[in-house]
Amino acid sequence: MGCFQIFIKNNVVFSPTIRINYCMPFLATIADELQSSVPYYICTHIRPDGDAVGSQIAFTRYLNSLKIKAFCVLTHDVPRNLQTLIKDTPCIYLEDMGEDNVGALITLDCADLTRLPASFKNLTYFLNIDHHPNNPNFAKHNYVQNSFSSTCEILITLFKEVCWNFDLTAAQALYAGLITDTGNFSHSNVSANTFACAAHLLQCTHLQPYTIIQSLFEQKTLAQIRLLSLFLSRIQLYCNEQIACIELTRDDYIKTNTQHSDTEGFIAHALTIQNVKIAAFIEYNENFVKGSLRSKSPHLAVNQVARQFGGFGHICAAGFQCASQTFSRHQLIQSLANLIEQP
Ligand SMILES: [Mn+2]
Repeated sequence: MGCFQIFIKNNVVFSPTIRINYCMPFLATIADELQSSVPYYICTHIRPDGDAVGSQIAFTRYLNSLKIKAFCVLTHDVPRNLQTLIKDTPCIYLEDMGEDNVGALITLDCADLTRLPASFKNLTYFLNIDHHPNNPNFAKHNYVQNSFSSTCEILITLFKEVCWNFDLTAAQALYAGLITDTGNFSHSNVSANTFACAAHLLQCTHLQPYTIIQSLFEQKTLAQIRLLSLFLSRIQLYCNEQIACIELTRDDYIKTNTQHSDTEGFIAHALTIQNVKIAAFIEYNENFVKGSLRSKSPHLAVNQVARQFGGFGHICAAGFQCASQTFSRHQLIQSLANLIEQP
């Protein structure tokens, strides 16, 4: 596979078709510091999604291919459909990690340290690769570019620069990250580079995109479909039918024998309603409230509203978690309405 690179000085330029890396490929700059004597633990954010797990798998395999010992650090809440991507990738469960034997830490797709599991929040990180806006570059080496649709898109771009020959498992994981963070290439974060990255995966391996779609999106349980039906029945419209709001309680999950991770992708249904510009999905737990916010347009920055409730996220996809006493649905709808009514 050919590889196109230009080496000049300083930083990175991103064009719709070609990303020119002046200086040295980023992964080449960190390669000198990788040590074969220490294990590298590849972490991601809590409640991991396709981009999180996909990038963990690919990067672990990349390091392994360099003869560097590396493990994906998993939590027990990795959704069932994403677990199928792992295959023979070396993994370790958070609970099985010794406190004193930490090794070197890498985070992928993690907006900041607060998004890591509790025992990882106060540690130092060797590398941080992410596409969230406002990532504070908390590691020794940071590659944070919010022009990319996904961390997997960043990784594919970086792997291209160093001509890494990834295998089918890595390609499938990376493809899963691309399609989950872009809503199957339908969100406003999709660029020419996103498609170029997808094409690269197909050119380099025998990846069959339909098999990833099937294993990610066509594995629902009947209980999940019942939960979806409940979710759809709860849609309420506000602000001249421009805001869709859905509320589920812990009882709803108990009644349908489901859990939070079973709602993955539900909120997208609310955005398909004519005239709806923003969707808010609120889940009430015993002591806290979780919110997911989505907007149809990059002009409606729902991460601003998420921040008011202690959350974070992308312009069109953000979330928050706050104590039940501090949450006001009225205030949330009002803040979202203000976004729409802004000149
Ligand atoms: Mn992501």
